[in-house]
Amino acid sequence: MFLDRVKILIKAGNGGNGSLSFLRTKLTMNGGPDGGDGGKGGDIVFRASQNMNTLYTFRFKKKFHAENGLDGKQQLKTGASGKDLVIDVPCGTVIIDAESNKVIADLSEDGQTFVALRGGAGGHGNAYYKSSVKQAPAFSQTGVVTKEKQVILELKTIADVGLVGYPNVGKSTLLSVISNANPKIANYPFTTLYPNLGVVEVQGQTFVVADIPGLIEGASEGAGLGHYFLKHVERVRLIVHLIDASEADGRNIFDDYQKINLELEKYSKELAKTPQIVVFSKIDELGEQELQQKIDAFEKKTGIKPMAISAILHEGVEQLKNKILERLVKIPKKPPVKVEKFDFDKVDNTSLEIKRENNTFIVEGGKIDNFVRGIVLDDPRSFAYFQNTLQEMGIIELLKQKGLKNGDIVKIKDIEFEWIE
Ligand SMILES: Nc1nc2c(ncn2[C@@H]2O[C@H](COP(=O)(O)OP(=O)(O)OP(=O)(O)O)[C@@H](O)[C@H]2O)c(=O)[nH]1
Ligand SMILES: [Mg+2]
Repeated sequence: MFLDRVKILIKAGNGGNGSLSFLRTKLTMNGGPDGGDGGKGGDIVFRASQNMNTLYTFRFKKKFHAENGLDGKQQLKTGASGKDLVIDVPCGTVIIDAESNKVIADLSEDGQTFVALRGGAGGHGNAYYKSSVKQAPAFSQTGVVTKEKQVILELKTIADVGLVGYPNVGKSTLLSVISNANPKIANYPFTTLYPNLGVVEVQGQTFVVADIPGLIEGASEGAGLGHYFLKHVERVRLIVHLIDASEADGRNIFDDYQKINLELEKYSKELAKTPQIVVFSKIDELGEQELQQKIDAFEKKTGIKPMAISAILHEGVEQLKNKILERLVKIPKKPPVKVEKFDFDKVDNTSLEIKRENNTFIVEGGKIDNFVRGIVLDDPRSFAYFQNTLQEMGIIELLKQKGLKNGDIVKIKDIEFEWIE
């Protein structure tokens, strides 16, 4: 089964919690704070791999969570960072944010990576909060908890040349002869069920050829395997259109040629405009004279002189490779997929909003999220630190500007307290 579009869930690792600990040895009964910081969570990284050519591996596994950072420990030990999770995808995979439908990455080159989500930061241990005025901070910070996101992976085969034609005309055989690819070949239609790629070397240059499943009349309405796979040749620069010159099974060279072109056009005007090299295949099945007659007749009717090959006898194949290269150098590369520049994994640590409902003031926003992570309300020192920081951040001032007075309630995330001057 070929899979070229799949939705998956990804989540970077949470940050580890900071540790709350005090040094205690035989000699020091009440030593200083020695709680270490939590470790950072692992990132989610996508990596393009030329060893994969479908998204099949994502059929059953759809959840990808990177490792969490570990909690800090006593004796100032920082928790271990979570391991990054590297997700391999085939070259040509486009990553789309499922929420906004924006393309966030286009992984085309082998080995290319993209960090989709960053792991949560670890929380500070209580040792971090030690200062000249606060010798024994009795609180530590929790790690950042990351959110799960949905992304769509879509595979768009990247090839310079697409092999197009009716089923059984010898497309896969040709690919196996001219490239390093090893596609399945058999004497029945629809042997090829998903695109195969091969790298062709000629005159010290290389190009990539894609062999796609055979097309038939009505493919654009879903006949045969449908025109579904044409999206894999949408980005090719040159089409090699194969026609079975032996006209076996009642086929006809003119008819085949026209019908395939019509299907290309129905799929997209752009694809119909892509330059073509027309090739007669299986010429070993014909006598020399018969072949020449067919070539002449074809040229007379269409104005195109087809090339002629026998893939199994390797006849005409070198000429075809040279011709492809000669044409390719003159055709500019198609522009890559447009990747939208927007921060998919944006961490908000600046926004701040104060809402008032009668005598209750609600403080919200990324600016306070970070700092509230460490507060233990029933610990007086922790609470004092909390109030000081609110003062330092200018939040108390803002609250007062909004009318905060003695006895009012302030709500900050899960924390709720009465304001007393
Ligand atoms: N006589 C002859 N037979 C060939 C030649 N090339 C391919 N064939 C045979 O034609 C049959 C179909 O070949 P494939 O390469 O699988 O054809 P395809 O176009 O990829 O077919 P689909 O994947 O079904 O669309 C096989 O039995 C091949 O051995 C050729 O040059 N001469
Ligand atoms: Mg095939």
